[in-house]
Amino acid sequence: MSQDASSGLSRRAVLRGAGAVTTAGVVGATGDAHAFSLLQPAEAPRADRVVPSFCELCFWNCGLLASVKGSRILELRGHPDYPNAQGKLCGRGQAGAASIRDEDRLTSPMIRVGPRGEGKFERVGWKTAYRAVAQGFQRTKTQYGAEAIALFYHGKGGPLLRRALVAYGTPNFAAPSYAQCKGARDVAYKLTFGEKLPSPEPLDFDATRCMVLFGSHLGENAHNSQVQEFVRARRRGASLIVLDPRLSTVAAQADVWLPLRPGSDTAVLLAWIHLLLKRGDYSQPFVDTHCTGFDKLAAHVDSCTPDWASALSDVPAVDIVRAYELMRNAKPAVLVHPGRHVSWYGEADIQRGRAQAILTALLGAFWAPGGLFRPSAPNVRDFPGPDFPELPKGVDEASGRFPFAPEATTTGLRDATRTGKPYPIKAWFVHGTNLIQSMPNMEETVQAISNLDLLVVCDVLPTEIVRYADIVLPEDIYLERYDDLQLGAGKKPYIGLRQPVIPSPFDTRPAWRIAKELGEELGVGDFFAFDTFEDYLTARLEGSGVSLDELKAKGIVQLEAKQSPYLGPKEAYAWHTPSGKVELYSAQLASKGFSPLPEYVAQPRPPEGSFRLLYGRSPLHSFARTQNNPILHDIAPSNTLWMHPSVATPLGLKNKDQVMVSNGTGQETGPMELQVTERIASDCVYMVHGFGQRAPGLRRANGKGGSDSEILRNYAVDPIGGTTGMRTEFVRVRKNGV
Ligand SMILES: Nc1nc2c(c(=O)[nH]1)N[C@H]1C(S)=C(S)[C@@H](COP(=O)(O)OP(=O)(O)OC[C@H]3O[C@@H](n4cnc5c(=O)[nH]c(N)nc54)[C@H](O)[C@@H]3O)O[C@H]1N2
Ligand SMILES: Nc1nc2c(c(=O)[nH]1)N[C@H]1C(S)=C(S)[C@@H](COP(=O)(O)OP(=O)(O)OC[C@H]3O[C@@H](n4cnc5c(=O)[nH]c(N)nc54)[C@H](O)[C@@H]3O)O[C@H]1N2
Ligand code: SF4
Ligand SMILES: [Mo]
Repeated sequence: MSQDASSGLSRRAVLRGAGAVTTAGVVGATGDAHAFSLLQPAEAPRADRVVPSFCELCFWNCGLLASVKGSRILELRGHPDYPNAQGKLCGRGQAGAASIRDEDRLTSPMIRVGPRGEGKFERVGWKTAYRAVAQGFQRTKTQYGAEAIALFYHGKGGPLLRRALVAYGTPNFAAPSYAQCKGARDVAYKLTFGEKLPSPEPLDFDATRCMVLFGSHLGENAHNSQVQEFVRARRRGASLIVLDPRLSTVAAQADVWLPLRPGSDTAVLLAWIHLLLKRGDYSQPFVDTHCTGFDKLAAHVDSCTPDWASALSDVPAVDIVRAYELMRNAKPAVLVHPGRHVSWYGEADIQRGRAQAILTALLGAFWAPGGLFRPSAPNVRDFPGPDFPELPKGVDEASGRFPFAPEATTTGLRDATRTGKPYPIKAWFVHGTNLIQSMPNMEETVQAISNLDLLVVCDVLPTEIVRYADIVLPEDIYLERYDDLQLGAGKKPYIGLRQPVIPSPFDTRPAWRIAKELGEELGVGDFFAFDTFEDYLTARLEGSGVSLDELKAKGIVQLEAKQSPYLGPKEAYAWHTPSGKVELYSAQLASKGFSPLPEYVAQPRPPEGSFRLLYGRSPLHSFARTQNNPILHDIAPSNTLWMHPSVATPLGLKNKDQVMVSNGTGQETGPMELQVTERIASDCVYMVHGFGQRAPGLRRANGKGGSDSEILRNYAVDPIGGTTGMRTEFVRVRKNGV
């Protein structure tokens, strides 16, 4: 029996289009008919080796074991020794090998031939491509200074490209994982505890007795080990409180679900803080030993009763109290999830993050069993090299914005490119981020791109951002390449290795090699003084007690922690805040004119006939990066728009209707299928992010479903940390074709 006939899934994928057959032919030219297999074990060919590496389909970066025969991956499994995998991969991770044989892959460097944005390119060799990039960057540097070159990046290859561009003289680099993702949490926790939380979040599920989730839709948000640990905690009997205007998968399991008005979490948080203080239930030892600003906080929340919060959040006061009692009974083993995608409403996000951090402190749950533990990171040296040049101020700093942002913002770089202020940015290098989907307000992104003299994109697929590129550099798929070390923080620190599982069948290269070779072309080759990447890795591992050979064989080495994951009862600790204490009251915020205590900021209700646009994750897709994956597309080809029946019916809309969704300025997305459901508040609609892409080169994903990004025009910018609130758009819904 042929492989395709033996597996419904892979047969459907192959039958769908001649393209898939062509790819099989192309891959076949390298030795094997297929780059992956979905055969049942009894029929499956035997692997000739198992190669450990780690996943890149999302940034949980789970360890994996690849069973390989020749140049064909038979199976990807979770690595048993990786804390973030625990022997399993999520559905996306398991399907990762299919991206190798995606017939739409970028297969060689390309230079634009038609007008920018049209997506017409000619193939060139790597030398020609590097030379064109270097000449373009040199022109920009001569005319405007090296700071006019910006790097946007997301993923493991980014830091080496950053090394090349910083050595060349630019301070301007940013990732959407800050301003569009967890930036507000970084700022809020750093202001309160003196440190930001790492990824994976140090959540002590194994010992928790109560879990509190603000949004954080675990199960749909499929961060592998976090979901496994959550399920184990539930089985052990830990209680669960979920705040979400939507009955998410996890909300459906909660002991208390608070279907609150969007943006009213801080009101509920302040009521919980009020109850802790009024009833004397807070952890006095933690507060006495570690905190400052208690009295000011007490005065601030004096009137924040459950009834007050109930009126603002539309959830019954008894439920707010019921949730409170679950927390109080479990303290200090209460896990207040800090959230991850927290860029919801702008400045209000920092206020909410501060209130979450303060609640955690008052429960005595910071660096405590069952709360948040103290993570340990491995100590590994940087690759040696010359001193980096003195850099000018980055655009955010030069414009005096965002005083508490620990890093530059993507939106700041885009603003400078659009407006030329505080100084112009004229060239972008974009690695592993589809800025068209990942930044709010596409119009501003396209406008910024039209001001560029040069746009270089390094990607694996012809996504939307690639369409606008002047020069395209195709990267190897993550299973074909080395990347920099994974330095894992957790109860035990660890070092993980990504290594090539199979070779790339195409003229693609890994990011480290692009960084080195482009660096040489740019005259900064002495920052990359290694011959092979194994030399680079060996140099970094020196003194760590771990060898490259051991990592190649095992994939991961766990190290002993140098500190306990929990703060001892009498342990003195100098918190990395200006006062050396946990700052319930933030003098830092006050000094810049911001509220030093968390304020509730009301979000407006949508106008009549409009809905607040909410969005989230599907367990089978990552952002906008997996929609073209042959297997994942087969299982989940599109998204739907959730709408409550009480508002759908008067609009004449029925379940499964094809609808268009528009904002107030005429931008529309769709058509997409309507899902009429009581699981969403009646003044909101909801869709999964990542669909509705407009990239003809993605032959499966192109135009399927709707894109939240396409209609997300009115975003809010937080003046404290520069992150973008993106739950701020009101939309209308109409039946398609009417
Ligand atoms: N399968 C899969 N998993 C992923 C990812 C992926 O792409 N795919 N991406 C990963 C990444 S990088 C991130 S950042 C995370 C994102 O995942 P999360 O951090 O969990 O995202 P949130 O925005 O917190 O959660 C979305 C939920 O918030 C609810 N919500 C909307 N408005 C409000 C509100 O005002 N208050 C409250 N309490 N809830 C609200 C929505 O209804 C929705 O259920 O997921 C990670 N995991
Ligand atoms: N509207 C809206 N915007 C959002 C979000 C949202 O939910 N809604 N989520 C936000 C969050 S939480 C995050 S973390 C960000 C995510 O933002 P991004 O990381 O920009 O996410 P993607 O849109 O998936 O873009 C990934 C790009 O990398 C490419 N790629 C995939 N693998 C590789 C690789 O190995 N090498 C290279 N060079 N390229 C690769 C893909 O083809 C794709 O073009 O988006 C943020 N923006
Ligand atoms: S959670 Fe899933 S997609 Fe993300 S790294 Fe792990 S296996 Fe890969
Ligand atoms: Mo994210």
